[in-house]
Amino acid sequence: MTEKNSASTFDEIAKSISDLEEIDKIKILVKKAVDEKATVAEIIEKALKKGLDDVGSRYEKGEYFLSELLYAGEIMSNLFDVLKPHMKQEDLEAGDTILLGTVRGDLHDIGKNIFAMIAQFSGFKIHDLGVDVDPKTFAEETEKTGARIIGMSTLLTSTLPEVKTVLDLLKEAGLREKVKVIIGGNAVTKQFAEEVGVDAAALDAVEGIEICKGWKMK
Ligand code: B1M
Repeated sequence: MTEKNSASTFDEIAKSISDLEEIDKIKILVKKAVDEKATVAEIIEKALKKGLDDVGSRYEKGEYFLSELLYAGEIMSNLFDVLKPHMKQEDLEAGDTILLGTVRGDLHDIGKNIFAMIAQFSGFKIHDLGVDVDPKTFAEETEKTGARIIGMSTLLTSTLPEVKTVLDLLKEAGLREKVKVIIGGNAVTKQFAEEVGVDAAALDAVEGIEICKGWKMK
């Protein structure tokens, strides 16, 4: 299959997500993209994320409501089940542990779960704290698990300050120098990352994993 075919399948998937079509129909399109030899990362970035961004824009315009956002979340978890078996496990020895969570006040977990899925397939161990994570939990679990990388996801601009709270608690506990901190999610910018003092910000999951791989600490 040609690149052109994949590109049009990506557009079809994005449109069907944006239009909130039936999950079974979208699954068939995703399987088609897999058959066209698109990688899981390409399908996520060029089709799924594009469709969800559209859902977000339609929500902003008042065309969609909360129930539609919820349905978009349901579509995504179904599509992960289709994609997981097609992820290529990298032949790596067990890597560092990444302590991962969505910050306090934020319930979005689709991007976090994509990051976790790709990280696991890249040889990292993931300790997932879930969503709406209390800042104290990040610090406590860092000590308990010995994680060398902390990953925070934040999609709401209102929850961005939670990143600083976590950093402050890590400093108080004497842990900040022992870990690398990476953030990602719709609300995150490289500028914010620099200002708040994390080690890195990733604009997509693949970039995030590449950054973590560069930190592989023995
Ligand atoms: Co909400 N929501 N939502 N939502 N939602 C957004 C984020 C929004 C941008 C929509 C919009 O208005 N355009 C807007 C935020 C505006 C803002 O703050 N600037 C918004 C809002 C307002 C809200 C509510 C407040 C709505 C309400 O209640 N009135 C509410 C908040 C609830 C809360 O969290 N307290 C709310 C609720 C929800 C649902 C729960 C219904 C649902 C989430 C379901 C779920 O996650 N299980 C939902 C959804 C689906 C969305 C949109 C449509 C899609 C989010 C998504 O999953 N994107 C979203 C619009 C948008 O994002 N354009 C929107 C796809 C995902 C793959 O992208 O998470 O960015 P993302 O992850 C990417 C990268 O950012 C990166 O990798 C991923 C893949 O490349 N990445 C990392 C993410 N985390 C990373 C961590 C890393 C590295 C990379 O290292 C650790």
